[in-house]
This record gives sequence, C-alpha cells and structure tokens, in this order.
Amino acid sequence: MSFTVGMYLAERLARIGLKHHFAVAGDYNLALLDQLLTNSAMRQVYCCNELNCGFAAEGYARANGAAAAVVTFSVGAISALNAIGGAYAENLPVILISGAPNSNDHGTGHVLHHTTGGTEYSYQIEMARRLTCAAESITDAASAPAKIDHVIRTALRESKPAYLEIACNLATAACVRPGPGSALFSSPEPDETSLRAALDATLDWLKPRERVVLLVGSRLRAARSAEAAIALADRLGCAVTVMAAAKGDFPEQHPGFRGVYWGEAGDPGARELVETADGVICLAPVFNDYATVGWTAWPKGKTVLLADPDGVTVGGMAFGGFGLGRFLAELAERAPPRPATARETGFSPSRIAPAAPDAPLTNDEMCRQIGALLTPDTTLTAETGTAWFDVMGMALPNGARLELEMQWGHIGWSVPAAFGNAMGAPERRQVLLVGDGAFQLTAQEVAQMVRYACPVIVFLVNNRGYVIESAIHDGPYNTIKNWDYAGLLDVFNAGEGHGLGLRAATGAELEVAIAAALANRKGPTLIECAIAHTDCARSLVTWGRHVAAANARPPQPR
Ligand code: TPU
Repeated sequence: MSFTVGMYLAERLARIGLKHHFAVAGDYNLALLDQLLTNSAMRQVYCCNELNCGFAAEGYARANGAAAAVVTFSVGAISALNAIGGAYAENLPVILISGAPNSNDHGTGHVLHHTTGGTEYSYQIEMARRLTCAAESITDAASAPAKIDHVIRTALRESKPAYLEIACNLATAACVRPGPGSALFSSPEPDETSLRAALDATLDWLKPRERVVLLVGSRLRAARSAEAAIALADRLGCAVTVMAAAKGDFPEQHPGFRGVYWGEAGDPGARELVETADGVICLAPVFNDYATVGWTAWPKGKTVLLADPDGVTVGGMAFGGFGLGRFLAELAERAPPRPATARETGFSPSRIAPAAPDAPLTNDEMCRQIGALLTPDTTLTAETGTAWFDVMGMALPNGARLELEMQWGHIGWSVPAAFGNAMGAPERRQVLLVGDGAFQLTAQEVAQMVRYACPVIVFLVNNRGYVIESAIHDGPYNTIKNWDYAGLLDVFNAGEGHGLGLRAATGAELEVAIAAALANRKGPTLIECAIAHTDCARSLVTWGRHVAAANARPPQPR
C-alpha cells in the first residue's frame, strides 16, 4: 500500500501521543477520515457537532497533553473555531484539521457547497489565523510533510491550538513517510546570559524582603512548570496562594499552602497575605477582570515579581529567552529561605456541617457530598457559573485535578470537555459539576459518554436559571425553560446504553444517587440536584457585585 498525506498526518499525531482524535464527518473530510483510520495506534471518536468536537479535543488535551479535531469545511470548522478560541485562551495544543475544497477548484471560479457562495476559499484559514499559533493549507503533497510538522511542532512548543486544512483530494495523494526522531518536540536553546541576569536580579530583589508569598497562576501548567514551582516553594518555605483559575495546580496538602487569592471572593486570609507581603512572586498569572474581581485585587508595583512562561519582570527590568521551568528550578537552588509568611499564618479548608438528611437539598450540602467524593485520582471539571464558586471551597487531595475554563468562559464547555477528558484519562474518576443553563448548550454530548461507556458522574445543578448572571445583573433573560434532565439519559440510551439519570431533592437522596453512580461503571450517571434559585455560595454574590461595578463604569471623557 502506498503512503499518503493522510497517513503522514496520522503517524505524526500518533507520534505526539494521541491515542484518539475527535471527528464529525462531512464530504470534505471523508477521504481524510479513511486515511486516519488506517493508523491502528489511534481511535476515531465521534461527536454530535463540531463545537462539541472542539471542546472534546480541548478536554482531551488537558488529560493527554495534546489533541486533534477533524471537521468539514465552513459549516463544521467555523463552529469548531469557537472551541479553538477557547483552547487559545486556555493554552492547550489542539490541532484543528478541516477538510477543504478540491485543489482543482481553488482559483478556477467554481462555486462550491458549504461555502459563502463566492469563488475564493481562503476566508476560513484567515479566520483560523487569528485564533491559532500556526495555520497551513495543504493543496499539494510535496509540501504537506513540512506544513504538518510545522503546525504540530508550533502547537506543542507554544501550548496553543493550530490549524490545518487539507484539500479533499489531497488526503489520498502519495506522500513520503516521516523519519524517526523527535523533530516535533524541538525547542529553541535558552538564552543563558539572559537567564543568569534574571536570576541575579531576582536574588537582589529577594534579599531585603522577608514577607514573601508565592502566587500561582493558570499558565503554570501549560508552561510545564508545576514541579519547579513546588521545588521553589520548598526552598523558600513561604506561604503559597493560588489564583482561582489555578486552583488544583499546586498541591493543597503542601505545608505552605494558604488557599485561593481571589480578592473578597477568595479564602479567608489569602488576600491579606498577598496584599501585605513585601515580595509577591507571581507564577504565570492572568490578571483579567474576573480574576481581579473587577480590578479590585491586582498585585502590582515594586513588591511584585512577574515570572511568565516566556520571561521574568523584576526590579524594573524584563528578561526573556528562557523557559519558566528552568528559571524556577535554578531559583530553587539559589534562593534564600523566606519562611516568615508561612510561620505567621495557617490554613484550614472550610468544613461544611452535614445537613439533616430529609431537609430540602442545599448548595452547601451538595458541595459537601461532592467534596467527599474527591480522591487523588479524581478529575473534577467545573463549568462556568456557580460551579466555579462551589469548587473553590472544596479541599482537593494531592493528585486530584480541577479543570476550569475561566479565561474563555464558554458555558456548555464542560460537558464535551469532560467527555474528552474521560477518553484521555479513563483510569481517573471523572466528576462534572454543571449548571442547568450551561448544560442546555451542549447536553447532547452526554450521548457520546453513553456510546463510549464513559463512567462520568455528572452533577447537574437545577437551580432554575442563570444564577451567576443574576448575581452580576438580573433581568428576565436569566430565566430558562426547565427540562427533565434526568429523563434525558433514557433518551440517550435509546434502549442500548448504560447511562443512568437520577434526581436528588434531599441530602439523603443525593447520597443514594452517588452510591448508584459509583456502582455504574458502564456509562455516565447524571444526578439532577434540585437547588433553590436563590441558593449559591456567598462568594459569588460578593464577586458578582464587583464585576457588575466594573462592567458599569461609564465611558471616560476623552
Ligand atoms: O449555576 P448557574 O445558574 O450560575 O449556572 P447556569 O445555569 O449554567 O447558568 C450560566 C449562566 C451564564 C451565562 C448565560 N453564565 N455566563 N453566561 C454568559 C454566556 C453566554 N454564552 C456563552 C457561550 N457563554 C457565556 N458565558
């Protein structure tokens, strides 16, 4: 059998560790899908629509390090681009691969289906360029290997999504085979002079400071620097706080751990620690409006050292050209101990007292029971909405992972993302916490959890509407049509699956439902939790007030 462009792509995707790729079929990608199927190292996994396909790949990349989604031209790819924007915001290397018009139709004046009706087809790659770190169009076999390698290598190096479109007649075109070696993983040599200068400047900055705090941000994981951050925390012996979007990215049983820094919405004491420290070492933070609680909690100025994935700013100077992991590892060898902040303070995770078993289910009781489910091998995915605030109060055992999408914040992300994560990490306990409003966007992907027998435990918070939006700005647009959420599982099983739909309106019912979910290993279990519309974490209300104030700032006079 001769080797083809599609086979080349498959071999390269398998080479970077993909055991699955996600797909929705369409006539521009059918021949490509056939070619990908010839590679026995990778399984093709199907999604209900392309938005979900993109998010499933995003979730898979969280579990597996990288992912691929294969879709058809325009009608498919433009839906998937929303999820690719999410992967960009969340720093995940997802390769979006779109089938494209036959190479003989480019520049010939032919009008094709699934296009905007003109005769020029570059609009899709132009859109993709704004949302990816590399984008290539394959219309000849000779340049395909270089383009494929460029796209994959850049995505891995930058931890960002990339885009590839392949003319539908090119997937089966004859192509050279990839050679051995690790060309896809190469990265530039660090600038040693700059690194030395950054380390010296950091040590000078640290010298007079006693009350030092580490603040862990959400890009630490993508920068593959979590271990180096722990080594630095061990060396300094100081207090460590995490930003909300980075909860779970630093072990909560570490002796220095002092909770979530999220302004007035964070853990008690964390704000005071960060804002009274004389040295705050910020590790790969993202200070957006949500993270800073409407710009009210934003460490800045001379007391702050910014250690970003691609450089360090300290003492009025910026240093670049080296990776964060290397910088932190070397700093961990040379930094002086700074234990004052850890000695002065303590941290005890909030404890929720059990509710009366037959009392109507409250948000607190639901959180207490979900918190008790978390094991070191749990991956907890929390949707945009009140779920963010719910999981902030849960103590994570070391090893447990928390998946959040706080930068992109697309409601509905979590259902396909948890599906993708479950495909990438089937050995972990997969738990999903999602609101009713968010669920309505992407609910059909639960059907794929049934199809692929993923035992995800879905806690569906039926609080009858958009509670997070009500906290920011209330109005009639925050109410939604109620659904029979638990009943959907029968619809998705259609007589041939093992999904389980349950309802809990009291603590006792929730306990019984969780026991049934743990016993159901052959498919998802969705537990619809009936919670009053006004019942949510207090931190959400505080946070919502500040975000609303930031949104409502009048235009500045020019
Ligand atoms: O628990 P709760 O009620 O906060 O969660 P639920 O029911 O999932 O409601 C979420 C409400 C929400 C909206 C409508 N949160 N953010 N938004 C705005 C929004 C709209 N469309 C997309 C795709 N993403 C968004 N974040």
